[in-house]
Amino acid sequence: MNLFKSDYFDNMGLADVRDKVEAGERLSFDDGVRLFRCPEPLAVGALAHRVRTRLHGDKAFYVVNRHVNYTNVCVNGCVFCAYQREEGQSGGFVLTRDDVLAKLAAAPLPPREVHIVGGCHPKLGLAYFEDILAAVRDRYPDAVLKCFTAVEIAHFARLEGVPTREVLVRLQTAGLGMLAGGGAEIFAPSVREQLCPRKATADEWLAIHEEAHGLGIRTNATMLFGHIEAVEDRVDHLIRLRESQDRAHGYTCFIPLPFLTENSKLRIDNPLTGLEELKTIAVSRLLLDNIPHIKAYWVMLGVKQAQAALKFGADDFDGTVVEEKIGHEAGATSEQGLSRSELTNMIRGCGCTPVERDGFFNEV
Ligand code: V47
Ligand code: SF4
Repeated sequence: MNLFKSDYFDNMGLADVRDKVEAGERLSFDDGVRLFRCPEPLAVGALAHRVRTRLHGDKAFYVVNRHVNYTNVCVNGCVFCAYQREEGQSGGFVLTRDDVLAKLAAAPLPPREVHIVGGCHPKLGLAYFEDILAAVRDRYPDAVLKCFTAVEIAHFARLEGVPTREVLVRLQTAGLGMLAGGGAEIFAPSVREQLCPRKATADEWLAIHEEAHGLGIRTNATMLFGHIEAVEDRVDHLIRLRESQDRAHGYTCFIPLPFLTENSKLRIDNPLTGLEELKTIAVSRLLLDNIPHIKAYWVMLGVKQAQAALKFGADDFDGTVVEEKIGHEAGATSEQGLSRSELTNMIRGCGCTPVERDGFFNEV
């Protein structure tokens, strides 16, 4: 039976959305809310899988990468964050350049993508980051350095008393290839005010990404969901990103991050269900018609849920990672890292074809 020609979507009240998806037309805010409210996640997933298949066939991308967190000391104190420590608090750390190099050298495979992010430390100046980037670029000239979130860029600019554009140019000169997508959380001011009042605002986050795109620095984008936000806030977040991409064209991959609840100051009554996670990934694929890739980030989702996500609109399985702190401090039960063969077997196991990529999503 061809689901798309049957009355399945009519019965779900989604016939008009199905028609738009089939015609490749842009979905509206209202369509997004209706997709979230649809009681049948499989219907939303089928629409997203249609789009994902049109874009990428049965390919699922993965990358040999290495995550490094240079510090967990952070002045922002976001209520959902289990990773952050105050300066001087036990468990706080700051890596040296040589620590970073040693972590990269100890990775089982030389990384094609190096993901370096950390807390907003009150004292680490731009010279520290330029030094690390230059050393990593010299050691791994073929790797894409995907480093820092827009929140960190805003913080460096404030500390140094210089414009964010200058920060980006200096880091680009030192080797920065891409910005990581973190720090976006939920853009709606009423939610952001409760979650993370001290970090960069939504407008600042978007402006820094667009500034990066203007300099030829591509970026990723995230959304942290499943806490205090309403589905309208998720749709608003996705549409603001879509509008930003219409202006600046530099987002490569979107990463929906389910809120992990352990060791967090934020207490919630209704934790996410697995199906709600999958539906959110699917709606992301459907609304973000101008961002090529949707990541099933196995660290936060868990590997089995990440596999399911490949059938709900996601096309990227992220990578080997090696060491991960932000999700694991918050209760992630996934491994610290996966080998190349574990990644490819998991991708094949759900009927997709594994395709190794570099940090820019070029196939290798
Ligand atoms: O910005 C913090 C989130 C992000 C929790 O760009 C939490 O390719 C869930 O952005 N539960 C950092 N999430 C991770 C991130 C990322 C990861 C992988 C790839 C890329 C990329 C980006 O983690 C933070 C925040 O939104 N986070 N605490 C938590 N308790
Ligand atoms: Fe700091 Fe990032 Fe944690 Fe917020 S989420 S407290 S900015 S490390």
